[in-house]
Formats: sequence, structure tokens, C-alpha cells
Amino acid sequence: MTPPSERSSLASSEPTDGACERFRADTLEGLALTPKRLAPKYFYDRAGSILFDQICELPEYYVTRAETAIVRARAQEIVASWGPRVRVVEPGAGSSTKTRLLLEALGPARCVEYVPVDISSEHLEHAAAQLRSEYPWLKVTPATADFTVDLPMPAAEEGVRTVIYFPGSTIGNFEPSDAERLLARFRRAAGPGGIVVVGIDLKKDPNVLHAAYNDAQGVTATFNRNLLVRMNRELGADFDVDAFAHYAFYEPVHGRIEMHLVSLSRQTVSIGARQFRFTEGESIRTECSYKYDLPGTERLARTAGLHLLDAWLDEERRFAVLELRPVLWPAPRSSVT
Ligand code: AVJ
Repeated sequence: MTPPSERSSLASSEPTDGACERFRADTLEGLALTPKRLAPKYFYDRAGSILFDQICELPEYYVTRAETAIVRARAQEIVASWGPRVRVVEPGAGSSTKTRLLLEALGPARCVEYVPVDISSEHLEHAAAQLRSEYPWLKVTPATADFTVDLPMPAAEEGVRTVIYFPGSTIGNFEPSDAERLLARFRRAAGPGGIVVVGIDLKKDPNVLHAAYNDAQGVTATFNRNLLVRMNRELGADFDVDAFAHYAFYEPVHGRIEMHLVSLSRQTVSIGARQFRFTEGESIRTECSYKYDLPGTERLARTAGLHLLDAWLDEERRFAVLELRPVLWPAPRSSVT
């Protein structure tokens, strides 16, 4: 069995026509802005997903290892308060190691349904088929949706608790105000008795953060530049990929990693009839990856109508798995069956 992919929750497979048109429209819009920017969800074409899997294996990129270690060590504890009948909903096609660990911890007795949600139905069906074959007891009900816009969730059956699981620090890719809206959407989708479980990367020594996005092998640089390769292939752009430098740094005022592609010369790039001029040194911002401290996660949760019930951290306090519940349902841990 091949190891499960650690692809991002925003991953997409080869685009359908609609997805391609969205990519084109977003790209043309983002490159017309000053400063220029692109959305990080577009990193994850086939090549980008493979590169991201490689990033997860890099010695400098602690994020995935730290989160997986937490879930591996604490899975029983994490699911202990979820009750006797649980529906697990995962925005992003999921099927990661972490998801498997939680589904196994729940087991056939408690896990009544797993609902992966993704914008790409092809990617979803693949993930669903894989899980069904590994866990024949598991009822897998994929749902196609862009969870950044809408997360339609049929009300759970009587006595079944909905747990929205959002691992991978994908939440870090959202501006804090968008992250708040996203968490509020998760709260509504989970319902008043529901639970939201989020994996979030923590603030730490900026040199550690810097290294994680500037690996010695240059895989992150290739991942970043692959966005140019993708625009050339899918949009007919004529980017000279080598004329852009990968540049990533931690910006401590906003508490975020910024990734850029910086033009190494004055140049003009065409996408169809549109032309985009770059001065020497001009950048395209391709990603923000926000880092939080625990009080910050608590504030974020509160503004979304959730409260922090529990947080599991790795030994080095690099990463946190948070259990959030609606504020209108402040059941103390001890009273939960
Ligand atoms: C998938 C958003 C969690 O921000 O660390 C890894 C993506 N970008 N290296 C992150 C990423 C560059 C990753 N997330």
C-alpha cells in the first residue's frame, strides 16, 4: 500500500473546465493588482501535490511531522469526548494519516459516517474509494463543495454528533478575518452540539520558521515556481520560470510566513491577450501562512462563536490540535458522555 498523501486540504486534481476558468479569472485579477498576488490553493496541481508531499518529508519542515505525532500519541484522548456516535466531516478531501488515526481511534462502534468535502469530485472519489477499501466498516459519504464559500451539511441523525476536522494548518492560509468566517461556517455546519477540531501551526523561533520555508534542497522553491509552470501549461502564459526567485520569510508583525516569486529582471509576461509588466525586483505574493499563539487561537475561536475546550501540543510546542465548541453549548468535559 502506498503511503497516504499529505496533500493540502485545498488540493485539486486536474481541473475541470469550470475550475480552469476560475484559475484563469483569479490569476488575471491577482496579477493586475499592486502588489501582485496569487491564491495558494492553486499550488496543488498534480506536480504541486507531489512536491508538497516531498515538503512534508523535509528535515526542516516540521509541520506535518509535529501534527501527526500529536494525533498518533493522543488519538484516544482527542476522540474521548466526542460521544458514542460520531459523524466526522473533513473540509478538503482528506484521507491523510491523521484522519486515519482518528477514524481508527473511533472505530466501527462510534464512527457512523465520514464525510470528505472537496471542490474536486475526482479527487474526492479517489480518496473515498481508498478509505472504503481500507476500512470496509466505514460509511464514506463524499460531498462536493467549495467549503471556503459554503459548507452545506444535512443535519445529523438524532444522537449523532458532527465533528468538523480541519487539520494541516490549512487555516493558516486564510487572512485572520477569513479564518474567523471559516470557523463560524464550521460551527454552523457542526450544529449546536457539534465540535470543530483544527490543526494550527504555532509561533516559534522565526529562524525555525524561516528554515521550514527555505529548505536546503530547494523543494519549496520548486513548489513555489511550479505555479508559474502551471500558468504556462493551463493558461498559455509565457513565464520564464528561471527569471523568478523563490523568496520566503517570516514577518513577525502579522505573524505570518510570506512566500513570493520575485522577478529577477524587467520583463513582460503574456497570458492570452493580457500583458503583465514586472520591474526588476517586483514580486508576486503566492502565499501567506499565519502562525498563532494559544491566546491568539482562543481569540480567533471566540470571534467565530466557538470556545477552546482543549489543546494538544507536541513536546516542543510547535503545533497545536484544538478542540473548539460552540459558546452556546458550554458543556464541561466531565459531563460529556
Ligand atoms: C499546507 C498551508 C499548511 O503553510 O506550511 C508548505 C503550505 N507552503 N511550504 C504551509 C506550504 C510552503 C503549508 N500549508
